[in-house]
Amino acid sequence: MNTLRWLWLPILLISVILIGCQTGLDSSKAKFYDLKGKVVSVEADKNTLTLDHEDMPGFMKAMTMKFSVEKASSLEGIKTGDHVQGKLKVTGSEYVITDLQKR
Ligand SMILES: [Cu+2]
Repeated sequence: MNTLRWLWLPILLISVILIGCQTGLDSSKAKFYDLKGKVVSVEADKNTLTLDHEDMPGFMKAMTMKFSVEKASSLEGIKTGDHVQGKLKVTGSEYVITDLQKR
């Protein structure tokens, strides 16, 4: 029965490692990048828009891709062909535009 007691050690260690990894990713720490691009399409019903965006140094090369916006209201008045800028908030593997404006 003594072996049962020793089973707790690896279980405890694994738990500590798992918790450590999660803290390492720290999803509460968001990074912000300047975003500039041209609107390819707006999907207001899904709170997304597709942008042909410029280089974001240290994060992403220029490309065409879909983005979510944090506030649905920021899509008001934005249409295909507009040049826009904003902040891209990156949290872990998720990103969302927090501040979108025409320029
Ligand atoms: Cu991209």
